[in-house]
Amino acid sequence: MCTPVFKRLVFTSLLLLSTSLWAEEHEVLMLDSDPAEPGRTNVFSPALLFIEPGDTVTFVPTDKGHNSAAKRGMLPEGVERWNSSIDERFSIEFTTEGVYGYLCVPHYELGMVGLVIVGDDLANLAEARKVRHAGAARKAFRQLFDELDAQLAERDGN
Ligand SMILES: [Cu+2]
Repeated sequence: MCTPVFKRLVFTSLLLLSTSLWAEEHEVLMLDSDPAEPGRTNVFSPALLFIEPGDTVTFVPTDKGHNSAAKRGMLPEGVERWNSSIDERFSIEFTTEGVYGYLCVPHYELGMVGLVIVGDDLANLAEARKVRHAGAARKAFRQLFDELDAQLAERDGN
């Protein structure tokens, strides 16, 4: 009864099942002010997020007037940009490993930006880091890359 085709079917369904069981869902809140640092306004929380390929991230419009849009030049090769509507609860599945930079369109120049780090292959890290930014986004991305460097160093050190 265990024909090769049957075996393959069983294997494929187990594979699909395990993928959906292992894939995690994450939330990034879009906020008027940072709960950890109340003086900081217009933030994604967490602004630096580490996930695995196949995981889903939902951008939650906790406060009004924000959106999530991928930043040109800050995506792995071949990945399409996203641009959600203002106040939209927006989910996106990340299947390609790499560094993803994004921003809130109304508050980009005020520094409302974020990074999603997918998996371990960060081949586009150097390129993403080179992208130029306007206003407070420059400092905000620099801080996120510094934090990323620190986390990666810690990961490599252990
Ligand atoms: Cu915003």
